[in-house]
Amino acid sequence: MTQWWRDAVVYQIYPRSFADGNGDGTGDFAGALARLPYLAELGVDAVWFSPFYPSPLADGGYDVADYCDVDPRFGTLADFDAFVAAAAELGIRVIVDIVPNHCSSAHPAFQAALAAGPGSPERDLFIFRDAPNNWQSVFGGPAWTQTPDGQWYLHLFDSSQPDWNWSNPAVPALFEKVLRFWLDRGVAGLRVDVAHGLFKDPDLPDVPDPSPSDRPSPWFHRPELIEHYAGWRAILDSYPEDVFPGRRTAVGEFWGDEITHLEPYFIPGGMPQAFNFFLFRTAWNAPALHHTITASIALADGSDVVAPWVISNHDVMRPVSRYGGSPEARSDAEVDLALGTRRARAAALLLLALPGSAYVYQGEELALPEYLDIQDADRDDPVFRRTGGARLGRDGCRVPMPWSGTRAPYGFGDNPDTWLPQPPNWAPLTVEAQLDDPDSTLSLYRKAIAHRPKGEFHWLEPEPTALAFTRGAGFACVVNFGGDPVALPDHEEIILASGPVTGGTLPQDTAVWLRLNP
Ligand code: TEU
Repeated sequence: MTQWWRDAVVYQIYPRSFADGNGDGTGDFAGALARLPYLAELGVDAVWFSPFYPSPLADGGYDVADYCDVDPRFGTLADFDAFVAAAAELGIRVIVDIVPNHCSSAHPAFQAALAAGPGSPERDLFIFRDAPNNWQSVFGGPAWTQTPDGQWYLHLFDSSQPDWNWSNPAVPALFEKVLRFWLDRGVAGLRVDVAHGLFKDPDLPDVPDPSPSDRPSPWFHRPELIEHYAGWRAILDSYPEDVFPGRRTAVGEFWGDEITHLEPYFIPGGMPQAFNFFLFRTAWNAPALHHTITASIALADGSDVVAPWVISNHDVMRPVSRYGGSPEARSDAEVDLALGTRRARAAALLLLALPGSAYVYQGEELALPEYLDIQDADRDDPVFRRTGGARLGRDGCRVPMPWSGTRAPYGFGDNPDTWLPQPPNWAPLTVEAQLDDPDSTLSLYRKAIAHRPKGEFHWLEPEPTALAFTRGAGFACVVNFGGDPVALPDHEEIILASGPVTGGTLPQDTAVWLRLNP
């Protein structure tokens, strides 16, 4: 079987917020199962579930207390299996999220480490020291917390997320079991959280600039990762490929400040996929995006590692608000929704025309904006708390999905008291409201996924304010960023347009897919 993931469209489900089947205000597998036909009609090849494991949910489930079970709030292992089986019937593969950099402080291994005391083998599964260094948490504040006996433990994220000690062989051994547990249950792949983390410089040196960044450091992008992921690849490749779901894959969440920081991962036999986050880090303008796309394609060239495109996920501001406001916007009033929606629709056609795989985050296909006006008291993200509100955090992109109806909970479930509140003005954005409207963003995504181009990528003559490229012989995508309309190349037909196109020219913030003259 082929490497199905090379050009797959993968839909990210944030389980708390996708669909609530049992009426407790939080999403679950029963809800997701009931929405499988929606995913099949959208045309996605696979779904990736953000964590659903037993967890105190101090970081939305990225604080895992048991890697091999399902939190009762989301269902049971049997519910998970039922989802995988029903998805397989529809040809949809399932990817689970593996969180290897840290666990929850509620994990039995960390509880045992606290109880066993300094110098114990239990403590050596984590990173305990008698004194902290100057490292800072990615979520703000110090990366160390003191225990009652005086020792400190390292946590690159929240204090409820102690980092594993990857130089203790018991840790890789534990995770090998976790990988096999899920692969044996028929999952097609793994999304690997903070894939550039895990190993730390054993000297834990102070650094000149401890502010959070994604550049190579004593805690990120360590050389040990290369051999480590070759080992995980071997595990993936040991599974049979001639039965569904076919070859098994993994996609690493590798953040870098520069594209070059990711180069070491693009080697033969490495982790099969490394997310490319540079598309959504790039401003909405033609030269910047031209540069990002060119550099991204070059990164993967000649390696057997691919870099899926992403414009949205559960960690970043939704595209509508980013493009219609700014990544720093702090209230909904700062966002021009019409502008943001126009651009997000154009970005969707760009995303789905680029060569390779694309990940779509739940609600992106509905053009949901970020919900910035959540009351402070309702916020849940530890980033908000740890920075004293200086960073709003990521709750605004994690609001429960609007499925139908005219007010909260918009068909999310029976319970209007959803774990995060939904905004009052989402009635026009529900699935129900968009499904039969040929001009809706949902219809745009459905048509684009059904008609994704294949073939080699080539840039067309650069226009200063537009991006234009071909895929194979007969297809072109053109996106206009500038104020002046851009002339379209000779074409037989407009396959899809993100907005109105008349008279052979493309208006600002609009994208088209063209069938070119033979
Ligand atoms: O995100 C990783 C993460 O938060 C950082 O890598 C950060 O996004 C980056 O440094 C920005 O420049 C993952 C999950 O996706 C996130 O939801 C979790 O909170 C986090 O790990 C901790 O598990």
